[in-house]
Amino acid sequence: MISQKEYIKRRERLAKSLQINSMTLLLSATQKTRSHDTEFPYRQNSNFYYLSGFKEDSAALLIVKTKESIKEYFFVAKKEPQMELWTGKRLGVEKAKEIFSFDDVFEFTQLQEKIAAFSVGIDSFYYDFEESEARLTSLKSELKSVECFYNVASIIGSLRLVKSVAEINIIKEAINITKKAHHRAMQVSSKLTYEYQLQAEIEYVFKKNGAYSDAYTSIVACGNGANTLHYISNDKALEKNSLILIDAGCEYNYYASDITRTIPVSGAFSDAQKELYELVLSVNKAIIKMIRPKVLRSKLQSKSEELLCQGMLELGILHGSFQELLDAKAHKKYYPHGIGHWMGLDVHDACPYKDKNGKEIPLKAGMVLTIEPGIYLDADDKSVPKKYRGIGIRIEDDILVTKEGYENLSEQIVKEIEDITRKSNSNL
Ligand SMILES: [Mn+2]
Repeated sequence: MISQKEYIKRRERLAKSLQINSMTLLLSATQKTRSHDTEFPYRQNSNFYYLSGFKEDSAALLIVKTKESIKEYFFVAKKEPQMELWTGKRLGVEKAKEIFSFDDVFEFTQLQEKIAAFSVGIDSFYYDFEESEARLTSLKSELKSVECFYNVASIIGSLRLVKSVAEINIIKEAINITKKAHHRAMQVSSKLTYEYQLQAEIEYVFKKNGAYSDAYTSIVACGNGANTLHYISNDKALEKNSLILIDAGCEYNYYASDITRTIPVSGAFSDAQKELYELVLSVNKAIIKMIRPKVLRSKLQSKSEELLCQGMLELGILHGSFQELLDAKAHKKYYPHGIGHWMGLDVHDACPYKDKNGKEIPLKAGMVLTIEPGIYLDADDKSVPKKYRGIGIRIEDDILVTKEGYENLSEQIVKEIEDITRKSNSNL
């Protein structure tokens, strides 16, 4: 649980970096149409949620900063019994006033007139370009005095980079549910026929344990399907002697988890599968060990490339001199993606990787990032030894940077070959 105090603190930190005589507008996410008159389940905009904790649509946060004061105004949907009959109860203005500590709360329909009223003397306007661009057009006539428009998303992104204790605890809960899902997948894979059945087992565990949703569309890719990085069709048969790459994580109380495990359908690895798996696992572990404050992510990237290039050379996947292969980035053909990304309210957390001056932001205690090395060898790639063709492997963990170094938040999700085999042979 994130306390009201913490939300207040977040808004204070945001307000500090805003200019004098500025107005900042954050809007709730809109309902997204799935098809015709059906909608996707509603999910609040992450930046809006980060600052308010409010889950309803048709809401706005307006911060007016002058030399004398910082005022926070909140806008929520009106309580309308006829609408609430269909779409559920609304908090309403009066209750919002009680619960939150905003300077004032208004109905969402009053947003335009309030912006006009508060805009006297305002010359800077901040808003979330991605979420609010379309709706801003209708407000521009109220903002005639404004000279500068800024994207507030990048400022909020910097605030979101370092997680609080409360946030870390929620992420831990998300990973704990995801752990149960991956372990179940290991236990049932040999008994199932199709990838989507395994996906169903995983997402059953998410929902059963109170996870609102998956944090991203689950990837359940058997055999050569794993060589398509964003394989989400999940509609192929599970082939007895293949590996399955499972990249799946739940979202719990708005926070993501992001875990990949690669397991044999049958529970037993072949020799060739073992050789590749051990390489990726050794890189996963070596890079995680490097994590501590002040380390650069780009250093983790280059080290993972070095280790995978060396390993692929030793396994006969690459040929030539190590240094020449590394310089030519020959390994990129089989390891084309990044070593990891920030994780939090979004699975690829919308936080900056570089500071205002374009300098890379080093790791700091409280940051959460994924480490996910992989190797992808296409079935049709004749330059790869035959025994390795059609194998794709990724092993991904979620890591918290601590003062002393790191904490692997997904340590409990098994990844050693013996442990996966043991899990596969254990009963549900
Ligand atoms: Mn990831």
